[in-house]
Amino acid sequence: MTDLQRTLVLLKPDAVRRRLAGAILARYEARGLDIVAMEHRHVDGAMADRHYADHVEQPWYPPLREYFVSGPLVALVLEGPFAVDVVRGMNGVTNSVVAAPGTIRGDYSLSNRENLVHASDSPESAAREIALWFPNLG
Ligand code: FUP
Repeated sequence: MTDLQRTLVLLKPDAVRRRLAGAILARYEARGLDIVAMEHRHVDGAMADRHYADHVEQPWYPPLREYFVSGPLVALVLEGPFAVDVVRGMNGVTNSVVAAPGTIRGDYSLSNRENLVHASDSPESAAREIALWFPNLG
């Protein structure tokens, strides 16, 4: 039994557009997480639907989908102790308006949609999302 985990992180199109990808990535690295895969990628709506399979029926999904495909993003897999919860804590809560200062969303965003980052919310989600984004990762 090990507490070493992997998690799927997306630096979403607003992060790339605002040239914050490097600053955000530096935080994860400084915390002690390892980058085990990373890809710059502009995805289409079908990929958005697969990634957000749990949300496609939500009334707020169409504008989320439009934003998600609006430009390139950076997909990565981070590895470290308790990586799933550690990264969620670093990102802050979904609505950046109430995200704590010191979190990525709390420091760089004021939006409930354009909130810069995605991270898997459980080890089960991480397994699904890593297989979706990096099918060749061993
Ligand atoms: P999170 O896990 O923090 O990324 O948040 P969710 O999985 O609940 O939601 C996924 C994305 O949908 C969020 F990053 C932002 C977007 N969203 C909205 O656009 N409107 C909402 O009311 C809730 C979420």
